[in-house]
Amino acid sequence: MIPLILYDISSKLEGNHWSPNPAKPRYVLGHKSLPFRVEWVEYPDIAPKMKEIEARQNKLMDRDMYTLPVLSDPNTGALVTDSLEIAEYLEKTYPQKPIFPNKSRGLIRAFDTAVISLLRPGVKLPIVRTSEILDERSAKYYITTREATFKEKFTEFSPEGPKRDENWAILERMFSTSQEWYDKEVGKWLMGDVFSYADIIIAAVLFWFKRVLHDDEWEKIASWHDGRWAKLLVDVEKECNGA
Ligand SMILES: N[C@@H](CCC(=O)N[C@@H](CS)C(=O)NCC(=O)O)C(=O)O
Repeated sequence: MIPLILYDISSKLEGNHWSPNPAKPRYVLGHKSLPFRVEWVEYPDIAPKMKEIEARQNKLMDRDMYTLPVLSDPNTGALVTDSLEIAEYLEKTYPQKPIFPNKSRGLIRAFDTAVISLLRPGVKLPIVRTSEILDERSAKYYITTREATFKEKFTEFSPEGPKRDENWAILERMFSTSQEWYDKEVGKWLMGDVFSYADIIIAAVLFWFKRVLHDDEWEKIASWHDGRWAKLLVDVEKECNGA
């Protein structure tokens, strides 16, 4: 089998990976034991590179734009944009070790939307921290585009004080809600004993936080709810063969 190619966003971090949406297909590939290699792209190069390989654009906040992850599968000729589309493509093409068990594709799509809407109001501190781990050219692009998206100066995103405190409160609420969902079944996964893409969605957020937040900030999240989030990330990474 020819290794698949996953397009991911580069950083200055050791090991490079940091971005939550590309982390999702990486986990799926690992879970299904599919061979793959990563093609690293800097932020300002995403659009030209994706145009060059003829990837399709994505819809982001009602705007057509080139986004990562994109997956190229030389075994079938498929070129897929969007983490959830990639997950569905991989499930259909490589059905071993399912990630949408019990016909859960629709429900997990709804879960993805629910997680994004809980997370979106709390992303400003993680965004500030992300700008610190990108190379200079990517950081400049990232800051300018995020200021335009949120219509706010970057220095106002999460200054220490009430705004930062409110950001933490939003994140804690998101994980409290997730805890209620997880506690409905016995077992370490959202579906009890059955691992699914829903766990990958939560793990990808945790992965982003762990990689970009300062140590004391990640420790704070890791300590919430008796350390269950740090443990969930470890469990998912194990289930995905360390991908
Ligand atoms: N719904 C998409 C969202 C992907 C997305 O937002 N990607 C961001 C990075 S995490 C991106 O590529 N942004 C391009 C840009 O800001 O120019 C997915 O799940 O793949």
